Amino acid sequence: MNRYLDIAPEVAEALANHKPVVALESTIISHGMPYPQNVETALKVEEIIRENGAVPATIAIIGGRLKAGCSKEDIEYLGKKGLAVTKASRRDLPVLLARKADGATTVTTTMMIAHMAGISVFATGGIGGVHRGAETTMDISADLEELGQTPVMVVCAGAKSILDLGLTLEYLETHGVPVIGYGTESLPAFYTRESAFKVDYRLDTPAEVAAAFHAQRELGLKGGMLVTNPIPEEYSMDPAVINKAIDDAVAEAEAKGIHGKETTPFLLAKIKEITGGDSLNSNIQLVFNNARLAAKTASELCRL
Ligand code: PSU
Ligand code: MN
Repeated sequence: MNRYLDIAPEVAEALANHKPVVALESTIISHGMPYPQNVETALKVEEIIRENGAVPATIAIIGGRLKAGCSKEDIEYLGKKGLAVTKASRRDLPVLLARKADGATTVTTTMMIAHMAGISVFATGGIGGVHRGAETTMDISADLEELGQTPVMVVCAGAKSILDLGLTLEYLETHGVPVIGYGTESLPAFYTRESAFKVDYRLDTPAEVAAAFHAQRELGLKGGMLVTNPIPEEYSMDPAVINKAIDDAVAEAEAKGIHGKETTPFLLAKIKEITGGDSLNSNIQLVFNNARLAAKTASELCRL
């Protein structure tokens, strides 16, 4: 057992008994939403996972410990501390652990810690990807590398068009990551159900998704799987409104010279500012929707 890892007793018990577990990330708590909506949402997501038959494991780094399963108090702490918690990607782990510091886990580090704990399904909102203009900035999220090497299924609502969706798909193809559309052939773009791009395969039930992931694991393929689940129709946003907000946010980031790990949080905050509460509510609802699918898929996976 990894000496930096703490698996919550309920999570350890479920894993030992082959019961379904769903991992959740914590950057979405500390950096993705304002307090107190972040804490309310994180707790509600855990409740939804339970209602759908699985055990939630919110993942974070607290006091230099890798937590696979956070308590209510941990979630409250991360949500209140907000941006003061380091956004932790793969390269941040060594120093954060040595310093016994806190870290909000991105998709990358949540996949890593989930895998260390033996959890294979993870639900979130959106993933990082190849940024627009990456031909010159080389800004490509470590999330894509992780999907290429860590065998965890990531259930998300696609990727926001702050990214170059076409290049993101190319990158995933190169790294052998299957991109699944849940009930759709079009790659969902987070706030909207469709984009101009196609997923690799459309699968229509949690059992079908679980069967594909099971085959991938049985083959011993090292990477993950990306399951893209469109935002429910009633919460999807007007593409013209959201795309204008995204274009404006990208232009402002460029003008201000925002770069590195600040880029994604800056763009997300800007979009929220421009679109007001609408985008926050959509964001919350799509995470709930992904939590339901992840819990059902994790349950099917346990039957295989
Ligand atoms: N995209 C979103 N919402 C998010 C993130 C990305 O729509 O909350 C967060 C996730 O934690 C993701 C991280 O793993 O940002 C990617 O950051 P970067 O682009 O710096 O790799
Ligand atoms: Mn980046």
